[in-house]
Amino acid sequence: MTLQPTKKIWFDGAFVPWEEANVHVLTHALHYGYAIFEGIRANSTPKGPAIFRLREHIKRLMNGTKVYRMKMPFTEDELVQGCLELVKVNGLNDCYIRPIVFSSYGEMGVNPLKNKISGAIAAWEWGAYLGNEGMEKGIRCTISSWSRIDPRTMPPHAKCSANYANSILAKMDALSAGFDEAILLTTNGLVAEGSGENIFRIKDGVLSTPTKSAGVLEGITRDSVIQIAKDNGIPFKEEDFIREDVFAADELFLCGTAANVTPIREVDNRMIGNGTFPITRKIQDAYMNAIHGKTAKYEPWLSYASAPAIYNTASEKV
Ligand code: PPE
Repeated sequence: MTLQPTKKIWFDGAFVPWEEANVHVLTHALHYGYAIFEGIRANSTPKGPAIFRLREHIKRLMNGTKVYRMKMPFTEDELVQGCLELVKVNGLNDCYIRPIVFSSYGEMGVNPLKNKISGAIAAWEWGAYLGNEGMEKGIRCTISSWSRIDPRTMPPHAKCSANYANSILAKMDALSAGFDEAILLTTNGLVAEGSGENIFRIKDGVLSTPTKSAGVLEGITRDSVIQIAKDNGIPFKEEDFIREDVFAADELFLCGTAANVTPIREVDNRMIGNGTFPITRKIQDAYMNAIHGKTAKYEPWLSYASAPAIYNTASEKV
């Protein structure tokens, strides 16, 4: 799906036309991957577009900048405000929002600390990440021969651009082998996650997902799914598991901001369970209702882009 330009991009605190939000080829981050980004969605609701768990996304970005000693010229509130205004300025409804902070042009060399940190937030319409058919019928995955980055190599909980070299390798190989998505194991053989999604497993009525120690990104959708499972009386535990547990699962699904909740119908040419996914479907429906403002309980997860930004400071845990 080719990127469809929208009107404006927030760039270092100002709104500039889409086509003018450019950087130099010697931008430090382009060479060394010193950038922290976020992926957020705004969704249509009966009260207008609402950004899902905005504050938590920006907090995760801020945590990442701390891990990477990034000298942030923006506050958490400025970025929250920037996202809300961006959706409004562009007149968007359902859209994907991409904040990124990165080492800009200045000096070359590995040390990024001498260069200014720039920030941008763009938004565009982005449909189902793993396809509408994938959301409906489930996708086909493969276990990647690439391991998920080890916590001793790179901090896996920081959403650093450099981490995505790992995801890119796994994704390309999965696609070229005819699959829709890759599932990565840790270097110790534990199941970690998809190239851009967390993974959940259902066995004998119990929902589980790998622990944070498996080096997964601490997904905000993951957290929302756990909350939804609890609210719907679905037994849940955080639990590490291995490759054969994937094959033996009754149901499997991936989840993330871009992917929402996408069932997995096959892994390495083995059908998962009996090919149906009733519990996944229940969670998927509840999640879609939550993000579209149809469930009063999850209202605190929504920040309305059409309201004055001052009213959107809370995106508390439900
Ligand atoms: N793991 C990885 C590696 C990951 O990139 C994501 C998000 C998740 C888990 C789920 O996190 P969360 O969105 O907070 O539930 N992946 C983003 C990037 C996708 C892209 O291709 O770009 C996303 O879904 O926005």
